[in-house]
Amino acid sequence: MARVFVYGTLKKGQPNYYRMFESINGKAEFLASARTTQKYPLVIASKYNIPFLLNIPGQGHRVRGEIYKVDDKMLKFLDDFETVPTMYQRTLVKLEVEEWVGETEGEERLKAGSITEAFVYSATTYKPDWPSLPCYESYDSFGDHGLEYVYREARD
Ligand code: PCA
Repeated sequence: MARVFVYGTLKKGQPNYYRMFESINGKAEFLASARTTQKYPLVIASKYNIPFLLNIPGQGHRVRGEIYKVDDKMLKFLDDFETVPTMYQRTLVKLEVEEWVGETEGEERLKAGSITEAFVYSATTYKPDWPSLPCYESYDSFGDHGLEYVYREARD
């Protein structure tokens, strides 16, 4: 089991959320919403409008997302899906827990306000202009920016 912090298309209501709940990919369970303890740029880049967290601490916003508990199969699926290590790298990030799920007990329990760690997918490399793109606190594919995510299956 591992914990993954998702901030982009894997969040609830976003285009790739369903992939975490296709049982063929493994198991995922929502633990809490959270935000990074440090600021990072979260940008929407490339012609497919893909969200990327850039590993430049101190710049941008404290990014909001969701922590999931995933099994090894799902972790492997997500690594493949995010094309680790080509497009994204999977590293640990420090998080402040915002809300937690009441049913979760014992060690799993994440209290609001507590600091925890989880894996995050951040850009492995990025173009020189990406750090100066608009950055977001909370990603929404369908937001005012008009940069709707292009599904992998629809790319040319
Ligand atoms: N999927 C991962 C990284 C960016 C993306 O769209 C996520 O939601 O955290």
